[in-house]
Amino acid sequence: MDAVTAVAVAFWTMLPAYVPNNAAVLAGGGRPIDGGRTWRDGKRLLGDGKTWRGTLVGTLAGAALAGALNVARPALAGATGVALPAFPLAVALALPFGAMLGDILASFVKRRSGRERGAAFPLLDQLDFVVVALVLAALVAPAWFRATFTLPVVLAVLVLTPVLHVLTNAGAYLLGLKEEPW
Ligand code: CTP
Ligand code: MG
Ligand code: K
Repeated sequence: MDAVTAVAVAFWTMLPAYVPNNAAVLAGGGRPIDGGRTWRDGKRLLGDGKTWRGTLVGTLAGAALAGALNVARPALAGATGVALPAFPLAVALALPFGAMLGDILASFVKRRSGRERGAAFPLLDQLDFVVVALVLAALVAPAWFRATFTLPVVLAVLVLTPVLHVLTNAGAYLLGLKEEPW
């Protein structure tokens, strides 16, 4: 597989994991998941940046996108000649939910390391959601995972994701949608 194909497959396959965090930024608000509770260090468990509404809307947005990609796939694969994978239902849910879960776990780590809500944590911010999305997808659909995530595609995901994350967050910040540019 050449590099361009690997990047195209990586982008396509990870789209249902990329969209949830951005949807959560738009939909977030309301009751925080931790209900305001603190950990034994006296700091918030997760903080006000992780809400039920953001998590639910983010997960549903990613799952809906996976469904839309399934519909668009035959035409797109035919036109480009790239073997784009379809998303089985379990994967269509695991990728966005895993992305939200990764982001939530990262907030737990950030609070334990003394970082306030919104503080940057380079590399954790850019890769948390992708790692947990991939792990969940591998758990719910091992055969699909092995067929889709060949080594070139995994490498493309690891290079492409931080670049896209930095660009989309900077864009959301410039549009006034996000408090910080990361
Ligand atoms: N958001 C949400 N629920 C989530 C994830 C995000 O409601 N599960 C919303 C919140 O409004 C959040 C915004 O999206 O403030 C930006 O997300 P993110 O940068 O992940 O959160 P931070 O506010 O930076 O908080 P943290 O430091 O805990 O990452
Ligand atoms: Mg943030
Ligand atoms: K985050």
